[in-house]
Formats: sequence, structure tokens, C-alpha cells
Amino acid sequence: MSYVDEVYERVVRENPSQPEFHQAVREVLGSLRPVIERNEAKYRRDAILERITMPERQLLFRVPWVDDQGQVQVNNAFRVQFNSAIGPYKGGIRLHPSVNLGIIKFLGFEQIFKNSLTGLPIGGGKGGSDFDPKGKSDREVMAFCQSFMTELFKYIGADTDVPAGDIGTGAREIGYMYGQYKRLTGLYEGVLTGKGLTYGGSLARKEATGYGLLYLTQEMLKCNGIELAGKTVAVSGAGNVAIYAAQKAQQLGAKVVTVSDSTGWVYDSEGIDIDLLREVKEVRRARLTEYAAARPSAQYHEGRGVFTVKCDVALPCATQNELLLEDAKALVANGCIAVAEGANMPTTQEATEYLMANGVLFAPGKAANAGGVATSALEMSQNSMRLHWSFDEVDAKLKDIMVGIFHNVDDAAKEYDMPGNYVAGANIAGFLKVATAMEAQGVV
Ligand code: NDP
Ligand code: 2IT
Repeated sequence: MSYVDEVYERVVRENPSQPEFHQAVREVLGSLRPVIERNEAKYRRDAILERITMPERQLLFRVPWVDDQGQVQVNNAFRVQFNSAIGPYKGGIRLHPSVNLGIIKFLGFEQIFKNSLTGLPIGGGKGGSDFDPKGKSDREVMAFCQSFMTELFKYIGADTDVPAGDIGTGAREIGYMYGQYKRLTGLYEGVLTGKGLTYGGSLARKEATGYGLLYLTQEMLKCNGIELAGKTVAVSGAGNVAIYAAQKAQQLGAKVVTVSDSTGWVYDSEGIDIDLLREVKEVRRARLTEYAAARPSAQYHEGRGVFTVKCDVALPCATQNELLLEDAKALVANGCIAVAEGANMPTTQEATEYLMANGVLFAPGKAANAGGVATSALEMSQNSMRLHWSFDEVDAKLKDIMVGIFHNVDDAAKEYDMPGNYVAGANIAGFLKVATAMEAQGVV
């Protein structure tokens, strides 16, 4: 059996009931075959694939907190410190009822390669809890965040592990967590990113994932002789990534006709009104029905279906496995030319294969959404230097990073005789840097 297959089988055997983790590993290892085959004996002797698929450390803990009725609640929480070959562990914290260890491991595994692609010195990690911030009062969210940090603070630090936001974790949650970390340690350091602008946050971090997604998409289209301006774009999600992806797409001259959330989706024939969307989602924390109610050109649809609309470019920005084979078929039938993943692993493997087989340009999340974590690394730099860069400075660096990622990925795909296969290119380019660092550091 090939080394790649052996390691994949071991991952499945040793990590039962973690389908998302298996899926992420299967996709990455599948792409790495030609790389491994060039040097199979060395990689096997050094157990590089076993080590890269096994987290360096996994923390599992409970988080007790008191709700507004005086009832004690308790949640499961996780921090997976996956790989520190090229820098301190770095990755977000997801707060969503669906969170379990397998989901955090898939996200942490993806993060290793994504962070490598940014070109910045950050290792891979991820954390989260099955706590659901939806419908909770600010006091309840604070109680949870303080209790969560009261355990986590022992294991993180500006030079060891630097968490950030993800689904369900935005500026409010990061603020409460930062306050508790500072109180417990007495340290005013860059231990979290995505902080508020008054206490060490970076300008443009909030916008960075969505903006970065569009910078990479624009470069990918340009290198294939296509202009983004004038195109129709379908965005899924209505959270941090989706909002700023939609905003940047419109700034670049495209028309964004959809957004979605976990209950339904909106089609807006006039193009999404970003100010209204931000008011509904960021300020009121309300459902998209409120967007549709306030906007005559918008129709609200219950349930799935956001990718059935006619569009040139699709940007899945909500969650994993939201773009299924049936969606891929609808996109192709409607003439879609490009899909770029704002979310982590939003496209199932069979949908990805269908899109690529039908000539759709496909930018995988670990390249396309790397702008968020890249700008987090820029926030870490500013914190270490005790400096603050302007919005335009950060945005310019972000743009350079995203254009650089696209070319790095494109070059790797070409070098391994798979031109245009950006999935393979991203996995290979991300892997090579980490593997080289692991080899150099010996058996650790
Ligand atoms: P938010 O919590 O801000 O928004 C998430 C959005 O996706 C919401 O509209 C939410 O709808 C929807 N959503 C979440 N879970 C589901 C689900 N199970 N089914 C359907 N819809 C769902 O998160 P972000 O925008 O930060 O994250 C979105 C994606 O982008 C995630 O995959 C995340 O890992 C990834 N990502 C985030 C980065 C960041 O910097 N924030 C960086 C790189 C990737 P509802 O409100 O109804 O729950
Ligand atoms: O998936 C991701 O890259 C993020 N949620 C952002 C991580 C970060 O550390 O900024």
C-alpha cells in the first residue's frame, strides 16, 4: 500500500466518528501523492504524514457558567494545537452548537496549510465550544467567555497560541475573552486577534477575510483572462466573511444578488444593500427576513437553495459542506465560471470534483479565505511593535498577500503538471513549507 493510503487508513482508524476530519485529511493527502512519490522513502522514514495529521496537543475541558435564570449551564470546549513547525499555533474559536472535537480537528488541520500559504510565521490551531451565543444576553455571553478563558489562559500566549474569531465569535466575544485573559495573567499582550480598535485590534481585520477572498478571486479571474467587474455574484452566509466579501465584490464592480443564513436566503434583484445587511446582522443580530421586509427588491426563501440562482461567480461563506453536488450541478447548468471558498471546506469533495471537471475555476478555502488569518498575523506584528498601521497600509499588505498566495498556488499546480488545479496547488505549496520546517527541526 502507498504511504499516503497507509496514513489515511490510520487516521480513519484512530479517529472514529470524525467525518469532517477524515474529509479534510483525504483531500489534502490525495493532493500530496505526487509530492510524496518523489521522496516516499524519506517522508516515510521521518513519519512526516503521521506527524502532520496528528495534533501536537488537544485540550478538552468543560465550561460551567450561570444563565440569567440562575441555572448552571455547562458546555464542552476544545483547543487543538495542531502544528507549530512554522510559528505559534494560530486559528479561531468557533462557538456553535454543532461543534465537536472532529470539527475542531478538521479546522485545525486546514489551518496548518492555510497559515503556511500566507507566508507569515504562524502554525496551525483551532478551538471552540458547543455554546450557542444566539439568543443569549450579553451577560450570559460574558459569563461563558470568562469561564472559557479561565481554563484556556493556561495554554495560550502571544508567542505560544493566539486564538481569534470564527463562527459565533466576533468582536463582543473576543473582547470578553481578552479582558479575562488580562485579568488572570496581568499581561497586556497580543494573545488574541480580532480585538477592538481601542485595545490593540488592527484596522481592516474585520473586513480582511471577505476582502481577501475578493482580491484572490479577482487575481484568479484575471490570470484566466476574465474581468470581475460586471459579473453577477452569489454569496452564501450573512456573517463576518459574507458581509465583507459582498461589500468588496460590489466595490470591484460586481453585483451581489444573494446572502443566506441558517434558516433561509435572500435574492435581491437590485444587488445586496450592504448597509442594511450590516444593520440587520451586526447591530440587531436578527434574521434575514428583516432584511427582506425592509427591501422591496428582495425575496426571502426558506431553507436551502442559494446556489440555484443564475450567477457567474459563487462565494460560499457560511459553513462546511454547504455546497453539495446538486448545487454544483445547478451552478454549472447556470453558466457559473468560478467558485471561491470564503468558508472552510464549504464544498463537498464530490461537488468540488464536479465543478472542476466542468471547467469551473475553483479556489479552495485554505487559499481563498487566508486573508483573515494573514491580517491576524499583521495584528500580532503591530502588537509586538506597539504600533498601529493605517487601514490603507493593512489593506495594501492584505492585497499583496492574496495575490502572492494565488501565484504560489498556481505555480505549485504547474510544477506538478496540474495547471489550473488550485486545490492541488494549495495543498502542495502549503505542505512543502511546513514539511521542510519539520524536517529541519528533527524528531519533535
Ligand atoms: P459568522 O458567525 O459571522 O457567520 C456565519 C454565517 O454562516 C451566518 O450567516 C450563519 O447563519 C451561517 N451559518 C453558520 N452555520 C451554519 C449552518 N450550520 N448552516 C447554515 N448556515 C450556517 O462566521 P464567519 O463569517 O466568521 O465564518 C463563516 C465561515 O468562514 C466559517 O466556515 C469560518 O470557519 C470561515 N472563516 C472565517 C474567518 C474569519 O476571519 N471570521 C476566516 C476564514 C474562514 P446564522 O446566523 O443563521 O447561524
Ligand atoms: O478560519 C480561519 O482562518 C479563521 N477563523 C481566522 C483565524 C485567525 O486566527 O484569524
